[in-house]
Amino acid sequence: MSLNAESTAFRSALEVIRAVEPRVADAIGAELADQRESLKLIASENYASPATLLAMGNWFSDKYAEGTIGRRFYAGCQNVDTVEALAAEHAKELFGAAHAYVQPHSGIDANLVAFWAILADRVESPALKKAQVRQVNELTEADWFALRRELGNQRMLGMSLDAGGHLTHGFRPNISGKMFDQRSYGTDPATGLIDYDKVAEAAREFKPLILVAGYSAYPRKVNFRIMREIADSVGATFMVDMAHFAGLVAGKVFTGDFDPVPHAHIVTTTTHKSLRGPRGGMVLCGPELADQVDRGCPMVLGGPLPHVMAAKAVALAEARRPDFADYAQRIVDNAQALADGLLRRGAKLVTGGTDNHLVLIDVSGYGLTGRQAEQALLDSGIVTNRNAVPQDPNGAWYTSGIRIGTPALTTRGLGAAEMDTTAELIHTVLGQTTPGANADGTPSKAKYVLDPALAETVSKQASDLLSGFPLYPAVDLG
Ligand code: DSN
Repeated sequence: MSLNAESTAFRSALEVIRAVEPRVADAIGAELADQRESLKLIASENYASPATLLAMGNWFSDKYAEGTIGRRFYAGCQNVDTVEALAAEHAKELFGAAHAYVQPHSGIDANLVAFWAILADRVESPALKKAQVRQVNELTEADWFALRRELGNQRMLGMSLDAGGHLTHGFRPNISGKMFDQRSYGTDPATGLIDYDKVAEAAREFKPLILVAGYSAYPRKVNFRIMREIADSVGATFMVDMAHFAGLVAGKVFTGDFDPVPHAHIVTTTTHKSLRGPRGGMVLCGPELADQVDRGCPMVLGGPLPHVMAAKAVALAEARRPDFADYAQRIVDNAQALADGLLRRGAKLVTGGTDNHLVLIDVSGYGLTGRQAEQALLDSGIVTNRNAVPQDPNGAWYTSGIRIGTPALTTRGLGAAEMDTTAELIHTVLGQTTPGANADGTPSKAKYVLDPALAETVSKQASDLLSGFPLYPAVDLG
């Protein structure tokens, strides 16, 4: 029997790798087997297409390409130019953006590029102009110290981590919280929702240079039109980090006030979450910020990853196909079915539900910490991650929440009925897990008690559920 192209490609690649370091080939094969077997509910993960994965495994990896198309610091970049231009073109078309910068290696990198572009655009400083490459020799020592003082005193207002914001939106342990004089907005304690009046009040008091919207654990839509009005009212640059929901924007599930691209001055994203591309980042902006954004490498980033830009071009071309819109809608339908299934069984959800791709379970309702719940679910073949809930008494390490998301399972083809079964499995495990104790008898935030027989039964049920929805059905590693 002749093998299909995907099986031939991956089998051949593993054979070549195995001849050099068989343990790496084995680990790659084992990773596919593990992913096939587990119920992946990590809201920020997905399964990229074979074409996207294969675009990364080649000699583009060997090429240096610092700079941008037409302004490289290295010769011989003509083929990198081709894939970078294709990725940027697809991104601009897909999101309706004037400019796309596709070099960032991750979401954090994309945010750093955006921060720098905003600072360079907004900080009124003759020294800053001189500090650009061509005039750098004109900088005096006094200019230099003045510049560093000006850059160091800028303000950022972003969503707090425990309300669902991202650590790069000004969380103090992160570089963003150290670079900027920062303040956070949270959510309404009663509803768990963003209170736009409170955001406006904080903006009026704090007068940030940058207002950041976007989240990694907020299960609702954000009205970017209102956020832009708030930014404009205080003269702030409005930045949106759409890393989590870029696929929902691409698939036109989030439109109008909920599409960040027409409302923000600058938008950052990752490409591997709901967008289903390779692991990487991207920045979208208008012409005003384009020049500064394009300085991302080598200003902030190490050399671009041409093999990943090639894969971004492939994945973005896939996201422009009509079936991607159907996929994006099914992500949200599935998240709502999962939330409904959990609520019906008595789970406590932050904001009482979802209107995006993720659900945040407050596991204090089961008497557990997030850490205990995450491990008990993992023992049962269900992969999730613990996450803080608003005003979390257990902090960011142990947490009181479990974040679950549907982009990956939706890629496998699971639908509403399977989401209900998934809710049942999650509820069964959490309902049967109890907190454990330390050796000295004090309550532990990490230890837990779960009958191994129950964990095994649930693992088997999860694996049975997945057996009807094979992962990478065209890939047979033999
Ligand atoms: N680590 C990503 C997530 O899981 O949401 C965000 O950086």
